Amino acid sequence: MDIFPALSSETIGTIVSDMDSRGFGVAENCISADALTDLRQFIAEAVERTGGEYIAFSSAEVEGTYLQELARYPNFQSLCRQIYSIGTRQPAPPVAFYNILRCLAGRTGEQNAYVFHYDSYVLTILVPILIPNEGQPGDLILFPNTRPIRKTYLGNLIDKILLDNPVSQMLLRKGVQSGRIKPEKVRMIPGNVYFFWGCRSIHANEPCDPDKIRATALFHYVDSHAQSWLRKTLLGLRQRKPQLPRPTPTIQPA
Ligand SMILES: O=C(O)CCC(=O)C(=O)O
Ligand SMILES: [Fe+2]
Repeated sequence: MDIFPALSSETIGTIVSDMDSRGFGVAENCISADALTDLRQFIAEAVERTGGEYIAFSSAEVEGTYLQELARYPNFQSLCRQIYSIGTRQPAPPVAFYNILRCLAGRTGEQNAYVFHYDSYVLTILVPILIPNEGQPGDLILFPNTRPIRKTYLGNLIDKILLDNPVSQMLLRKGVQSGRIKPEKVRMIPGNVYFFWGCRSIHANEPCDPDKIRATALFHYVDSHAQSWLRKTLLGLRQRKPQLPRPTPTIQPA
């Protein structure tokens, strides 16, 4: 049995044009509820172990689950590669996803909301696993395609400094909360898969109620500055400094 369908080129074309125009594209009803059952159980147990608080898992930690199967599944890989090559007009490199499974719950879940950022990967694929159907669902919010793919890591770094500081973060959060700034809001439905240009679009998620769990799996594809000597040097310097324990897992390395 297919764990992910092969989509027609017409559907794939629509996904890409929606990503370019309204900021995100959707592959509808691609994942059966049965496929998500074990993963939901895994998440519920993990959140229980944290006492009802935020937890995130990397690719290595979701081995043996549906997410690992999906990441390796030819129909899914081929879809991501086609979206990348149609959207960027570049050949799609072999798939090596940077995966993360984020489980928002409790007060620490709220701290992981409204963290506005660009991904360092070109294509972001979001698979909703658990979305609360009462209270706040924790919508994905995005400002579509606010910048081009930066050619240099330095260009990316300047954007990052402008965005990743308390003043910009506060202005965006207050603007969105008051309704003065209107981002695209994506009310996600499990079973669907959502696509957007993560390295081009400022995005974040809204909070969900602290007594609920909102879980999303992210597949990041094509690191736009993997070869940058500047980034390698900066990461090298960062790793040499003594690291403080981080209070909450961050979204992803810049
Ligand atoms: O969980 C979400 O809705 C978005 C998370 C995200 O943007 C990321 O992990 O890079
Ligand atoms: Fe992101």
